[in-house]
Amino acid sequence: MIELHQFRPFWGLPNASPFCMKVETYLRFRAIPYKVVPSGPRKSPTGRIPFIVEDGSSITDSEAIIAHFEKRQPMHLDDGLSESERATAFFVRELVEERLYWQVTYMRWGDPSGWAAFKPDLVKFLPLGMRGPVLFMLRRMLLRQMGQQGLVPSDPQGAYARGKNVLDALANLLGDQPYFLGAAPRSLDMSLYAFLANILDQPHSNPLQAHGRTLANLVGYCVRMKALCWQGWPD
Ligand SMILES: N[C@@H](CCC(=O)N[C@@H](CS)C(=O)NCC(=O)O)C(=O)O
Repeated sequence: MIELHQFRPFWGLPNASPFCMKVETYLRFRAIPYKVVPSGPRKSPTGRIPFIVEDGSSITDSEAIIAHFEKRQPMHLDDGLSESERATAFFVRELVEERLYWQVTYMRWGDPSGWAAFKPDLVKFLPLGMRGPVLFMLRRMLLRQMGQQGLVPSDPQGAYARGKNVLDALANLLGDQPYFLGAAPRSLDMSLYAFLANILDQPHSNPLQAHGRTLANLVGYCVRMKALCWQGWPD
């Protein structure tokens, strides 16, 4: 049985880590049996989650994990895409995973009202040893990393403007297609859905979520991907 090492579900989301949710979305889409092992970055060989363990070997990085399982499939998710579509998928994924990762982080750790909602629930979720000074230092490190990109607690509107641009571009890219590269879901969708769901479906609102929820095609896309990959969840 494949072990998927990741955070436990949080706030009604399958995973508060978009990278973990991306891999699990893929495994569910492919109906590959797996067992979740609740974990955290400190237990990962690279200090990042998710990672999988199969037959005693571990693989880290969401993209590498998906590539590992895709190799075994008779038909690949990205079969039939042109070179130009593959290039688009590459750039879009890279940008979303970089830019929206920090938006999701900012929503919870940087935005003062996001942190006020997130902290009490996070504390319940964390092991005892991580609740005091360790959490304080972790947040300080994240605030420093966000600050280097201009995402500062004193300016949520400015910080979210960078995420709103990405959501607008994604809405324009999707247009009226069911999936980002046309009629069929591709590997890109596993990533984009996980990031969009973490913004649109989290229980506490913020200006980025409010903006995303006005983009009807992105909302419809999340509903479609949820029905495709997460029917019956939690199960
Ligand atoms: N490129 C990696 C990124 C994974 C990642 O950044 N995971 C976060 C959780 S969302 C993490 O483990 N962060 C811990 C850290 O950076 O110390 C992937 O695609 O799996």
